[in-house]
Amino acid sequence: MALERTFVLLKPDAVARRLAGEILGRFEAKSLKIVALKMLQVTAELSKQHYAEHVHKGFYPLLEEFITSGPVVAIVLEGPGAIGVVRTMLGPTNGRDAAPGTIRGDFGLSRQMNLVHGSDSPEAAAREIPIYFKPEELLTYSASLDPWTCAGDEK
Ligand code: 3AN
Repeated sequence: MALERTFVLLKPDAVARRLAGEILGRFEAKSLKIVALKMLQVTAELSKQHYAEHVHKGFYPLLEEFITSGPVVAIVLEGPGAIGVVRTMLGPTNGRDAAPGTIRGDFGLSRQMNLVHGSDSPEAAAREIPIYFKPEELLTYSASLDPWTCAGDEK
């Protein structure tokens, strides 16, 4: 399993509901490594970049209104198979369909206010990370717990 980097966005509902630490803690407990993190306010322009595939859809205006409605936390996580691992931890888009144990399943009932965005493919991660972070904001470091993440032949 290749070492991957994935883009995660704690949306305005996660920050407003004081769930940012709880959600970030789940990713850390999973052994994913934080390589970039910042709090920001998404602008209309940034929203259109992030949601380029949805911009022309009927629901886009409400999506932009929501994502620009309050501060968010942008994160890059690294780990073996990180992209799929994060998507599995999030659960399906709509919190009502998400199983208990997933983040959306445990904390939400909404499709729009679904707390967290996670890249859905390597291509999406490669497109989304530079929208939010400059290359120098991605930190490469080794941590003393790294050898306990998984065996060498699993990376
Ligand atoms: P995910 O949040 O699981 O990555 P996406 O990227 O398909 O899901 O959708 C991003 C956001 O767009 C959703 N959280 C939701 O707010 C909105 N959205 C997606 N599909 C629909 C839809 N059919 N009707 C209304 N809003 C939608």
